[in-house]
Amino acid sequence: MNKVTTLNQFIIEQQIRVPQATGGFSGLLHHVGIAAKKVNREVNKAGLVDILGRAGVENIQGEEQQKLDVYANETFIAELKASGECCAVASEENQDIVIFDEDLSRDGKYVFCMDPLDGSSNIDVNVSIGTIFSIYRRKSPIGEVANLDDFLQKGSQLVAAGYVIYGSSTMLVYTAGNGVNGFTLDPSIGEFCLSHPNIKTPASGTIYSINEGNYEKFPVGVKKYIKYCQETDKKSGRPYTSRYIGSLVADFHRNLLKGGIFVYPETKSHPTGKLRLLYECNPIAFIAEQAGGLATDGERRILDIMPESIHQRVPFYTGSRDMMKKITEFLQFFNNI
Ligand code: P6P
Repeated sequence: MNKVTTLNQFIIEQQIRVPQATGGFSGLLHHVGIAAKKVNREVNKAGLVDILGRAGVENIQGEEQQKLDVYANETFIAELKASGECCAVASEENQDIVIFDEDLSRDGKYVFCMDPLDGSSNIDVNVSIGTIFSIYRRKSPIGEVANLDDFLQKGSQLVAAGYVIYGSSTMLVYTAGNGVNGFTLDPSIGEFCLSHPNIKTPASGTIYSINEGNYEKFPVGVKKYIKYCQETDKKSGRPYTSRYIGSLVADFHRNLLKGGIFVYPETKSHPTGKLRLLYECNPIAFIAEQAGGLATDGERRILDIMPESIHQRVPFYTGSRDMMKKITEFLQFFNNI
């Protein structure tokens, strides 16, 4: 029988390789796994109980909060607090940072950024959704109350980043800077089990993911790239195919494994794009780069961007290295003429 490595076993194995590790990070990740299993339980039965549909309130983005959004947010916050390793959280669902000002958490070394349930408009049509998170080491002194500066760090300072995809199966994919590993939830034992060790994204691919309904508002370089993808390639026929789910985690995860590019560019109506730097673009970018891909805002490496606010939006281009280089050529040529 093949050896099954659970998420917790993997985390401990990784910890042993870090001489100065105290187990704090391992403890934090363990609680992330617990929260993911709790959210998965509710997502899986969303159609069966009255947890579907509107919670009747709006989040700070002005988006109608689905009840599962609220549940996921509260569940992750509760688990992060219980871990004792996290001193504050920045969440898409909260306007301000959530500070844990208790003895248990004030000594926490880490701060946590998250979109607790991304793609939630897909919940009641049974399309895959996800949790996206990133973890920084705090800058403020241990024992003191965390503050905003703990979060306004470049993505290159991240300790770890990951996502949970609640799809045909539930997976947790994360990196701590030593490659990307995927764990599939085995409901029969209630554990995330290593199913995708050392994920590397193909250098190129045939999938381009973008909401072409916004075509008219795109920069010229993006329009020209879309037309390039749609042209018949004399040698290999129609090499490209358009795939867009409208759920970042689902679109990215497919492209990560198969090769492809995901683009949510700036538009005339949204000059800084739609996706949030801290808890969507940075974590996905960290994973993309660790898997051999690239992630930019069209010009700058995502992980080099200095955040100015916790809900800051940036244009987002990420995926296979060769496809990213090609779209960048289009952007540089056509956007600057
Ligand atoms: P649009 C979901 O609301 C989300 O934040 C991402 O998961 C997804 O990639 C994007 O927005 C979809 O946006 O404008 O294409 O519906």
